[in-house]
Amino acid sequence: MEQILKSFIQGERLALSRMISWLESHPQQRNEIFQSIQELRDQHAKNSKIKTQAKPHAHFLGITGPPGAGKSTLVNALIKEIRKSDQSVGVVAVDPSSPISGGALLGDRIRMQEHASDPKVFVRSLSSRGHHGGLSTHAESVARLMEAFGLDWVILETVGVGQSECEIVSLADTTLVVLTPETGDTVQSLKAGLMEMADIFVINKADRPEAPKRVAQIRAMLDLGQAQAWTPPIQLTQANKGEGVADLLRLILEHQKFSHQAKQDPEIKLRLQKSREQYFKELLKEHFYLWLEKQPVLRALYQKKLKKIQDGEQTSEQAVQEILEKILTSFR
Ligand SMILES: Nc1nc2c(ncn2[C@@H]2O[C@H](COP(=O)(O)OP(=O)(O)OP(=O)(O)O)[C@@H](O)[C@H]2O)c(=O)[nH]1
Ligand SMILES: [Mg+2]
Repeated sequence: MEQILKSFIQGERLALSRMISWLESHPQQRNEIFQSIQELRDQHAKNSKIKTQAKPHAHFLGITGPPGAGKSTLVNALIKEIRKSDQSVGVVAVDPSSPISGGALLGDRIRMQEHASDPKVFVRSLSSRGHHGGLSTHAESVARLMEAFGLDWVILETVGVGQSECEIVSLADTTLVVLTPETGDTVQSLKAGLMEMADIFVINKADRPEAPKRVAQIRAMLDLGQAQAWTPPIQLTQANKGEGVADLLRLILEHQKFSHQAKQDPEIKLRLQKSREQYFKELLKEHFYLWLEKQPVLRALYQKKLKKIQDGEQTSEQAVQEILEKILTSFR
């Protein structure tokens, strides 16, 4: 580990990969690892004559939207745009819906393939396989590792279909909600609460004839809402051709500047507090579960209950109650 850590702060990509895999199987060592990185970096900064950045800071960009909206294609186009200024980019593509890493992730890899040989681009796909409901915490760890590694941008891509992506996206400084001109998109996204997460709306597949109609629809929806310090702009893109992507990057930078200045704004502060709260709760849930797994008695009880639930002999609610009872009796 010491050697990997050393290579990590020296910027070796292989060390970043190794650290990500390590954290995947040892989530409970997360804090220690981040602390070691920081200590080693401080030490390094002290000993070296060249001034190094004391604590790296990345732009966190969240990208979400319905399946097939063109998120990965857009990420690919954004990487290209960001690379024009020689900044480095990390991508965490998360697929919370598929328990087995499916075609979507393979698709992500293919779509971002053109950057595969670029040493300043690092793509990692995560599926929910092998995680105990801790996918979003793992995604957070990977994103933070990429930041600690010194990447200038960290992009998180996730399908907007449920609750989990809210947690993932809440890490981001700026969140893009990607929609397409197709009907159905908006209705579905409204239901998922996606619309409230947007700092910027992207209407991708602008080559489709219904694009202007969709822009008007979103604008009307925004007009209905309360006046905000930041009104989410709407950007049309054609991700597969790179069209509108330079403008989009400008909007992203504008939003980041705005949020930096607006940190004192009560509305924004409240939003930030909420997303931190959400993340804290998620972390607590996950660590509680990890703790439970390490208690032999509880672990046995859990397995017994799981079998019953699987066989339809007991409801999850009953089982949770019984496990909680068991924990509580040990405190009495
Ligand atoms: N016509 C058109 N097609 C596009 C555009 N952008 C992306 N596509 C296509 O849309 C399809 C889906 O693109 P992806 O980038 O995989 O979409 P995604 O949102 O990442 O999909 P998931 O990760 O599965 O949710 C691909 O076939 C793309 O080539 C566009 O601007 N216009
Ligand atoms: Mg994708």
